[in-house]
Amino acid sequence: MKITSIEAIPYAIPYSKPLRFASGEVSVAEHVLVRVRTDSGLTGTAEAPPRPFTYGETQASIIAVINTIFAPQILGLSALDREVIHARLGRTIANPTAKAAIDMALWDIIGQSLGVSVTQLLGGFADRMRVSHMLGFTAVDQLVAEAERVQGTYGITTFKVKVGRQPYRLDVAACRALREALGDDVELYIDGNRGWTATESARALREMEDLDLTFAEELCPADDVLGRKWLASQSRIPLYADESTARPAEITREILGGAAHGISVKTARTGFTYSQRIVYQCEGLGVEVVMGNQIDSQIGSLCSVAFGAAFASTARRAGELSNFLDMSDDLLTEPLRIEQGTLRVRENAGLGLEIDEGKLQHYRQDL
Ligand code: MUC
Ligand code: MG
Repeated sequence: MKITSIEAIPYAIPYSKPLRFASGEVSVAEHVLVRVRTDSGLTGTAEAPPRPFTYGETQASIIAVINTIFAPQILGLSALDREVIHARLGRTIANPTAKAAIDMALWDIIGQSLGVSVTQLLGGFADRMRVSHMLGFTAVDQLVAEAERVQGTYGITTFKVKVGRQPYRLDVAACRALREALGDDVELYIDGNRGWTATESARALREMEDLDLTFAEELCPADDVLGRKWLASQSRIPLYADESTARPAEITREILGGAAHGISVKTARTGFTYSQRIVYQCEGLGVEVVMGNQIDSQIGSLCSVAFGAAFASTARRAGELSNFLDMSDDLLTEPLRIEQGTLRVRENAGLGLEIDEGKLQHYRQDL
């Protein structure tokens, strides 16, 4: 299973509705499809979503780092040489989604070669996950209408609400309206994408104490080291770290530093290899996790559910798996379907990702 080529294909598919949040906005999915080919005839597929406001990567930088640095370093190695491959990728700092896409494509190849799904290979805990839906910034009446539509159409009962605006009371009012409209049985949590200071976060959390929020993610920047620790020491709502913990060492820093209580795991940035290490690290520390979303397409969402369903700790809570619903189209031959609030893994060998070549021809940007 020697790696013979790595393709990095840019494509662009517009969102039918942009997602807005404190650190940015996404209106077109300008992603990079990654295909790793081997001399055994097996091809692994995954993708990298550029998020410059989170990791500094762009579509052009992902393609450049794969073509000029990563591919030359790993061509000729076996898809099974994972530690060697990661040691070589690790010589280059950052570039998390480019590395993660290569990693997930390798697991796809290994699963195919063994005739088992990646979920079975990783742990095989469940065949589906409950889905959590992400609600971006919009007027309160539209926010409530979207949550009700998503609940009615897909049976989703867990919502992550984007917060982090100025003044923070805008977000408090939005969360209050959602709780009043959706009732007590719906699960709500918030994500600030570093939009508030620690003191704004503390005031906002105090004003939302009666809303039964499950947790609050990345409210203020991790570089506000003492502020974040101060916030975590007094918050009655557990604080989760997302973009501040893209590497195992950052998890150690945030958790042992007393600045976070839980971790968002995203396969788009840590692939399967490092996401697995992170899940074990969190289990060892007694720290809860949630499967997060990098505003993934159906390809990324399938990777995420394949991983999240594999472990008891990741499958326990609803995973963020529905951002693709806001895309105007996608690249899979067989679209993902969320039914009764859940998304199933594909039982095919590997990831079960079959790309519609006609759609890829249509949306790819390099021809
Ligand atoms: C999230 O959980 O933060 C928004 C920015 C990003 O990097 O990911 C999304 C969702
Ligand atoms: Mg987040």
